Amino acid sequence: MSLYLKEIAITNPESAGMANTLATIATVVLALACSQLNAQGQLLISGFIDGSTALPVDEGTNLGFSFDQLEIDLEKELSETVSLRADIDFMVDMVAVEQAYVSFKPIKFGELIAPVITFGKFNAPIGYELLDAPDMYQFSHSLVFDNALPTNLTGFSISQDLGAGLDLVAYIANGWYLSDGSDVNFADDSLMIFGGRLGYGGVEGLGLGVSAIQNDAQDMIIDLDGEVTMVPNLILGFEFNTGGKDDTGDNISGWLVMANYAFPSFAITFRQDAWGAASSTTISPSYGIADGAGMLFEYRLDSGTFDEDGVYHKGKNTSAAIEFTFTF
Ligand SMILES: [Ca+2]
Ligand SMILES: [Ca+2]
Repeated sequence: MSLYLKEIAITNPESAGMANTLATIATVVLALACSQLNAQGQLLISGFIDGSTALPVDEGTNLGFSFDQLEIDLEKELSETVSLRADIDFMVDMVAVEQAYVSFKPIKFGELIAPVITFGKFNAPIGYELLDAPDMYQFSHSLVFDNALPTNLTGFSISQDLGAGLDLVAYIANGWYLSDGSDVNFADDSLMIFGGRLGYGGVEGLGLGVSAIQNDAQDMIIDLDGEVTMVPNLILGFEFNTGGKDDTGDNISGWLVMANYAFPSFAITFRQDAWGAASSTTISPSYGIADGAGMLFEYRLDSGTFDEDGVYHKGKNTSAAIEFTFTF
């Protein structure tokens, strides 16, 4: 709990006042919540272990074994309206708080469904792909996920079921974090961001979402995501993202399409994606070893890359990996 409070406090001077206010509120809320931790409800523990082997398919890659992550997720309902969740990531040389938040679900008033208010650090509600290995169809993330999307946000969010298959989540947060823990160079000296996602699930087998994030420098990223599951055993996914900037300040867009087909004893996933001039093609067969245990193989061809400064570099490279994931 204390780790994400520290992160909120470390921010730029312009948003320091807001951050301190948020941290103070969080301290009070969490102190109240944690004081009852053993008094009500049940503490639920779940998580996963994820390890992989890199295969030497390219001149630049070697055979290598890797323990990628042990994640422990803690959940507790303190009352009918207050719940806590924390996702703790244990890696070889570091421990990170992926999520730590408290949610408030106001009591219903007749037919009125009140919004859910969340405060803390939480997975960003944007895009098609999810962060953790058990929620992925491949070993690697797409270029859109790695380059264009926040992974986690620290701030407030409010979510509301609008009826007719529509749901809305809106948030204010102080910057964002990539999956490697670094923050995004979204706009110079401007870390406070606003965003939201309008989702639609009113037709069986179809899910759509449109997301936007804007900061006070008036940069806006728009992201469309969708999934079609109308054909038995076939999952189709897509995403389009625009509004990012390259190293020269020009607009940069990205997209992905993905298909996963489940055969009786295994599944196979194909993904094609692009971010500006860079692209990747991924083929990934997977196999369920047992309930909660799976292995997959991934072969990936990348064409072009963007470095940390947003500079494009030509060149192709291939990679391959075998991954084992166990959930509990
Ligand atoms: Ca997680
Ligand atoms: Ca994680």
